[in-house]
Amino acid sequence: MVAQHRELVSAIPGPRSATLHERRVRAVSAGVGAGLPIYVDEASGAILRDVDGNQLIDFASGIAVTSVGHSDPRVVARVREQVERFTHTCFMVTSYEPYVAVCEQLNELTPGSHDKRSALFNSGAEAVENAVKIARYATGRGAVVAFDHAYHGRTNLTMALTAKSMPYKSGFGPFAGEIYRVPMAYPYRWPTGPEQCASEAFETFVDMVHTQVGELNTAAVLLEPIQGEGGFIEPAPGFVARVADWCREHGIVFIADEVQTGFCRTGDWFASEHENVLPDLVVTGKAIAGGLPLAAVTGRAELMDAVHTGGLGGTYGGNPVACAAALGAIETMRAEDLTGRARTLGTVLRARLDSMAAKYPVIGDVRGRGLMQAVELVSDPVAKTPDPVTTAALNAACHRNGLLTLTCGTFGNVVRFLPPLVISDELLDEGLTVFESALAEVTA
Ligand code: PLZ
Repeated sequence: MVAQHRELVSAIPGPRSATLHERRVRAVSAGVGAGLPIYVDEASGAILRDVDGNQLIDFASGIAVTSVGHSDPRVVARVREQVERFTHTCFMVTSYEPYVAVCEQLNELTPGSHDKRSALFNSGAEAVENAVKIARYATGRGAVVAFDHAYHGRTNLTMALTAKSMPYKSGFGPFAGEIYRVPMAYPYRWPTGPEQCASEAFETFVDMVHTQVGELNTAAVLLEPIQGEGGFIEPAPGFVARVADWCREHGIVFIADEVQTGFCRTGDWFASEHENVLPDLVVTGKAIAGGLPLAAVTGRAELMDAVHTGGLGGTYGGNPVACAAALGAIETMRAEDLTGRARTLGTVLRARLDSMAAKYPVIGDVRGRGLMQAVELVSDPVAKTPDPVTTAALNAACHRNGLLTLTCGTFGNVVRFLPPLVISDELLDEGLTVFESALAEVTA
């Protein structure tokens, strides 16, 4: 167990991390990035301890994965127990109970009380691909509509679905076909202002799908209910619900990519619940298994069961150790009311960010829900010119002071806050104080 406090005993990164980093550079592909080149030795709750003994407050959760905290006791106990029993059979070869139990949990927890089925995969990208396969199979149609600023993964099909070129797509084409992109209802940057955003974006969406794709050719519309990597963009209120309703009218499968938003992060089990949206398919991953690799597609039984037997699968999908971890993580989310915790702490976080925004004009927008919030930085608050330089400097200043933050955004000008949902009030407060000092430092 790592004590829940921040402590710096060397520079960040320290000498041991620097030595490991030299080894990394010689051994690991340069294509794999490193947000902060410290090397983690142990982690508990909301604190990471590196190999030099520095203890950092974690505002990243391994990109929204360790929502139940690092080394959550229920996750650890279930994993330990499962690993001693057996580690693999391949669910398509011989079955085991934890896979079924995870699917039961998913069917119960995802929005809507209709009859559902689930299938398990290894990564968010793989699950997104499978959701598209299911939608195409069930509808007999080919086209998929995705949004500006979308992020859905790095495999070939999901690169095509992801909007941003650098670093995700540049040089890696050609990409999969039959993907069509439409504008997102992005209130802060909507040309005619936030009030018009939902209705104008919806009209543009309908018009573009109608004229450029054709409703009858469209298998699915794929959307993140709060966009993640693209900049924590909360679609203008009403937009997602209208898109979902319109899909239903036209027999188009509405897929919610809840890989980043799911499992209590936004203050609901799933972000779609906020506007009572009932997706036909929900894609989950990340926080589902407290850090072990697991992802899923959950949806209407008639869609999920449409595919021929043997049409979905993979060697490792729904690995028993990952499923055991998921059952532990879900148990913790229920037992510790992590939706409630995300709401309570989200209110605290928003108040602090709003007060910083009032003081520092570099903060152009504060947005998000629960413990999925962010600030968008601009060099000119009127022109809203993205400021990726200050963003990078701010992120680096946080890191130097023992706070692990992450940036995101199509323009690289967003700092996002993704602490474990079990973070204490005190650590959240301390992390935000570190963040505000860093903000003062880089804007001085
Ligand atoms: N859908 C909404 O956020 C993963 C990507 C990090 P995988 N986001 C973090 C990076 O730079 O690779 C993500 C997501 C949404 C799908 C995915 C893909 O999930 O588990 O990374 O494949």
